[in-house]
Amino acid sequence: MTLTLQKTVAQVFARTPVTDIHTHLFDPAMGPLLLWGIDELLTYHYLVAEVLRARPETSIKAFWTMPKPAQADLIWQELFVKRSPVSEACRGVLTVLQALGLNANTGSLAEIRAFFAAQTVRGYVDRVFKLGGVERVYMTNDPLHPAERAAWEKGFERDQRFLAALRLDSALKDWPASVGALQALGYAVDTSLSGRTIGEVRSYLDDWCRKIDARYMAISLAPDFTYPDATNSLTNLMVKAVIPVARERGIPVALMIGVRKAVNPYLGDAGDSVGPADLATVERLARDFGDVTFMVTLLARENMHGLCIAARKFKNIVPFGCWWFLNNPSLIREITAMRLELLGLSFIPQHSDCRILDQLIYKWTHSRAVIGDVLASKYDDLAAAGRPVAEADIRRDLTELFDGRLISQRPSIS
Ligand code: RAT
Ligand code: ZN
Repeated sequence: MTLTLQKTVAQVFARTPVTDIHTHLFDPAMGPLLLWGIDELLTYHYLVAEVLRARPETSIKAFWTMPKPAQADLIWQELFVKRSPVSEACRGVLTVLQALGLNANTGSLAEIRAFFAAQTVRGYVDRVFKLGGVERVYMTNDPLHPAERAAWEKGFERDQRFLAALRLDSALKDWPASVGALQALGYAVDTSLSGRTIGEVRSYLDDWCRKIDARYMAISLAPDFTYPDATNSLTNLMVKAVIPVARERGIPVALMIGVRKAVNPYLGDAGDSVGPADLATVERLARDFGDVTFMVTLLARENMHGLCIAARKFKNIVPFGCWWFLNNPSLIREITAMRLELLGLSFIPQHSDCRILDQLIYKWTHSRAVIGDVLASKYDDLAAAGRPVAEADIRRDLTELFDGRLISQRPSIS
């Protein structure tokens, strides 16, 4: 790859604002729901899984009873001081500290903690967005989460950089587990999926999409999620409630398929695993609901090729991101190259999945480097084929890939 091309792409990319289409961050006005700072960074569930591997003699139960700063100290000692922090999640913490001008070569977190204690949340949000090159982020919003609902019900002045996405897991998965919670919100649902219940679920979705101005609805699904399946409650709810509401509101449904929940229940958020999804299900949904956009991300590496092919068949499938266990440089490289080769620019290369504000810095710095390289090598191939790209072409392409425009696209049915 020519070095100048690689450099030009990196420079243009650094100036191209990113829309991060899936995070677990919250509008700063929602108070403690927005996590940030060194203790949160170090106790990220990706690192919890790693510390328990480094110290297998530690009981998971004992770990969870430790106060958060003590957990963070343990993780720092085990993963950063006693050994080289080579994993992607560890490296991420270093990238953040470096970008903030903090010294990571220390046995104690005292100075780093002092830095964070001196920040105000508003000022820090601005700084992190700038360092991460991020313009706006999508939240993951769940009205059945009591603290989150309380914030929405009280009302607050929205920060325009934080867009809403209605998350469906707690309301729809494991039906009828959520019946009591929906009834408590005033929706006359019952355990059977009668016509009235479906209507009430639709009202829940519609009301909350309106209230939070949701730009899409999202659900994470097990590998065995199947459509059609008239006997399955979740499939019925998707087809009879979610998809009709998405169609009426003109917003996409994000399907995040391939998670096997709580294979190790003691690990909390770190206890989920992966399995291959059924791509024929995705294709059948796209075929039968051609006027609804399905944003699709899959957790299994072995699904990545099939997803590109499905998207070639159905223009209402928008592959997005390198999700969770795929959000590692070696895999992002492979997946991005494959997508560019099969789909051109018609996909959303990455989302950060940040749970902690500061992570925007590292997740985007790391992803930009890899995706920029892959794109530069494609431009090299074009130049070799007689179509050199100019800086303006690069800027246009990167904007198309990263401004989130595919979320507001309306597919025509035929
Ligand atoms: O990547 C993660 O942090 C996971 O725990 C999940 O949050 C996943 O991204 C999801 O949205 O379900
Ligand atoms: Zn997520």
